[in-house]
Amino acid sequence: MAIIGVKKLKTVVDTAVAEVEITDVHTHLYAPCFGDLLLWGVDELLTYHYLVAEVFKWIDMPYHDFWNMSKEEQADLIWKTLFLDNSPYSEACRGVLTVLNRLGLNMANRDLNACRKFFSQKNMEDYVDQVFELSRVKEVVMTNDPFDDDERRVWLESYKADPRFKAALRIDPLLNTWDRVWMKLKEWGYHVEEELNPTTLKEIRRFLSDWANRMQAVYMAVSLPPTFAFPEDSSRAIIIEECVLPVCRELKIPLAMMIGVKKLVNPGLVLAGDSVGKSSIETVEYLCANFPYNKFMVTMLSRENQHELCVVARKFRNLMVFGCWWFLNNPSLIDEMTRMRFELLGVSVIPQHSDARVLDQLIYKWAHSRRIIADVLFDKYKDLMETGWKLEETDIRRDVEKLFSRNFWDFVNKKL
Ligand code: HDL
Ligand code: ZN
Repeated sequence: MAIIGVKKLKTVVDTAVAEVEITDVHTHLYAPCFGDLLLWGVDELLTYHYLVAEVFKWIDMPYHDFWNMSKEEQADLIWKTLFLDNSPYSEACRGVLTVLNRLGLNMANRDLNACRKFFSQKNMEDYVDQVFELSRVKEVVMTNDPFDDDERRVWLESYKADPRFKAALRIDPLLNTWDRVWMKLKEWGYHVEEELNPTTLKEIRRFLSDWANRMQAVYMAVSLPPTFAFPEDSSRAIIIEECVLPVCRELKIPLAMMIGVKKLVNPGLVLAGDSVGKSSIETVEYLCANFPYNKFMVTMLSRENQHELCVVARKFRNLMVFGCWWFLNNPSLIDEMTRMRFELLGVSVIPQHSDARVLDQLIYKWAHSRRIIADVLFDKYKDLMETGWKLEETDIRRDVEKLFSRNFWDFVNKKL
């Protein structure tokens, strides 16, 4: 292939990023066999917890009155408040409109019921195909929680693999509320006590292996508070060291740590009630340094942690930085973080994940992020060309394939 001239650079970069098939390394989506656990359609889009937080900036009704409304009534209220009474330029509002626009719906008349009619004619399986097609996502990684009764039942009774939906074993209850969940493990046939004695630790390892194997989990994941510390005299630290890390090593899968969430600072908002706090980068350093045969995928929720996370990632080959998580998944912060990461880590990063909770969100979360990441890449390649470096299209397509898919799979399969 020919050397690219600077005039053609933008087209080559934009095309490569537009065409790359994405591995979305963290979502809350479910394969079709999970039925109603997979959320989709305009009322689910409008009642996404990001928009619940935003609508309560304007309404004074008691929280429980909102939660007692039907999904459609909640969506009507959100549509009126955030889209009709105010311009919907927040990222979560704009996202809904990007989805509807890409589906070919004309929103000039702002008619929500016309939207509902469009979705009422869809069936879930065909719509899953259409959304993957439109978003050019190849595969997503789910968030799979064996402590969720509805989900566990599907795994045990009716699971049907779909290659587009990979599994991740999510272990927040085990690590963050051991005192409340150890009885469940006992109920499920694991010989555990609340006291973390050798038998209990061995049985927790068996539980983790059983579920990671049942799910064919590509990684284990946990979200952690800003106060997360390791080492620490806590059940969380003991279970991480004695159970999670050994099983991850045995299965050769990463542990994904999502650090910095302050749960339920406003419980009335339920899922929308979580906040953010700056976390300790020393904890990440300690784990990477002291467990060199474990692989850690890390994303941090606080903007203030981003630079130090990039520096630590430069020090440890068993650390992969991923995504612009949650409150960071906004154009201005995606741009800032992606520039920082490309300048400090080059191609060795997973720049984004969608965190989609509603299937249709794949369309907007990736359309918005592709645009921003392509613009940053263009700037970096242009700077590169100014040094006299010659670029071919194959170089750019190789880098883009790594950023949006290969880096993840190479890290999952990496032998330490
Ligand atoms: O813990 C997580 O995986 C977070 O992503 C939460 O699910 C959060 O509610 C969320 O959806 N963020 O985008
Ligand atoms: Zn998530």
